[in-house]
Amino acid sequence: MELAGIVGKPNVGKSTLFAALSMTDVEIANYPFTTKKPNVGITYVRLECLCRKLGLKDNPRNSLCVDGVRLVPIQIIDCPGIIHEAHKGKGLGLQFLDDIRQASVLVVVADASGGTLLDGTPAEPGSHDPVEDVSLVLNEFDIWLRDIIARHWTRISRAAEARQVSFTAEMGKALSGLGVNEKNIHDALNYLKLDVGKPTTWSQQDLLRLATELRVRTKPTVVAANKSDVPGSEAYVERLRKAGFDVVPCSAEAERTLRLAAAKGLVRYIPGDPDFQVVEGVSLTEAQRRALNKIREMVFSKWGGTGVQQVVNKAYLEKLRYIPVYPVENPHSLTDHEGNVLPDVYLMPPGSTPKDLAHKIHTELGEGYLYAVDALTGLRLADDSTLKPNQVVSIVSAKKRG
Ligand SMILES: Nc1nc2c(ncn2[C@@H]2O[C@H](COP(=O)(O)OP(=O)(O)OP(=O)(O)O)[C@@H](O)[C@H]2O)c(=O)[nH]1
Ligand SMILES: [Mg+2]
Repeated sequence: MELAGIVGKPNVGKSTLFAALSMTDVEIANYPFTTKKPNVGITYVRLECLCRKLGLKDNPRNSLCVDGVRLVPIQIIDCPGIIHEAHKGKGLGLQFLDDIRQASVLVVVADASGGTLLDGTPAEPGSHDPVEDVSLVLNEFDIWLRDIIARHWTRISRAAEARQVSFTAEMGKALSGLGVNEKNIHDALNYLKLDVGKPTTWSQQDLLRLATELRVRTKPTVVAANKSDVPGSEAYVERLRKAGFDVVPCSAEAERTLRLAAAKGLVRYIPGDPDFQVVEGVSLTEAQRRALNKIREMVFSKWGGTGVQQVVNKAYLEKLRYIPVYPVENPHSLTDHEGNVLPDVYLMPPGSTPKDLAHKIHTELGEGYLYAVDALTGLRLADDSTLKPNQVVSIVSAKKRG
């Protein structure tokens, strides 16, 4: 399953964001290093479901459909906080990053209220510029990655110079567990103009630049500008944007409150909605009413929503540019073999072909791939055609699924 890694300096609300996204209980507190070990959970990418557009009642299997909103599961991991020199073992170090090696995106959480100092100590809002924190966290990540590269580099560069192996191919193999491939390495080295014929001459600084380029190519990053419910956060959101980051202002706390209220049947709210309504007939306590009013005033009126779902959607649909496609077995009824209508949605990387989809669904389906049909037009798809957003695809294979 797709994985997003949640990272950031201590005390910025990573675990609150994780808890809101996954609807699980984890430790949250106003001091640094509350989280000691990564938390693993599931959340969803929000899509407008095709069922509405086609006027069908669907039977989702690998995803959920709530009032025409299709929710496609992804995995998230909430990491302990990262401070300056974490790569030297400061704070809780960086070893936990091993758990997000396979992440396809990074969510860097920042405190947009400016209410946490560099080391995570709580302070008055407006005390600290979060731009610095995001750069620090990414730099620590890059050093962690450089150290992994460096471990392989000695052996591979010697062998490459002795013309026994290709540097990019061998390094691609060594880093495949990080989601880095040979092409990524080739592109990064080209961009950096590093002499691939003489890798033993590269400096530690060159390796760090290589690590940064590989991170940029393989771990696109969204900055979750959290605590944006706090007055004054607009200025820091703007500063984060000006620094060149892809920023989503959010309030993890507001989202968590709303999701819990929705689960209790107090409000109508689907994550990512631009508004919420109190369910008619329910009686709220005074404290609940005040909390909801505050969320409306400080979050929805100001930002048009909590921003939490937008963090995930931006990561998968804008940064990774994944394309939702609906595979079906029967192109006429748009069902699987059990008659479930539009049962599955897959998020495919841009440029994916029908055969890539077949492989993603099941190895055997991919191996026996014969051809595919666009179920809505009835037209056969060329083998090299690229999948389109919301395409309903029926795959014909010599081998049956499962
Ligand atoms: N105002 C406001 N406070 C928040 C928000 N999200 C989290 N907080 C508060 O920020 C503090 C830290 O929250 P955590 O979720 O524990 O932060 P963390 O980044 O996981 O912290 P570590 O695990 O220690 O690195 C807590 O007091 C939260 O209640 C938010 O959206 N708005
Ligand atoms: Mg935490």
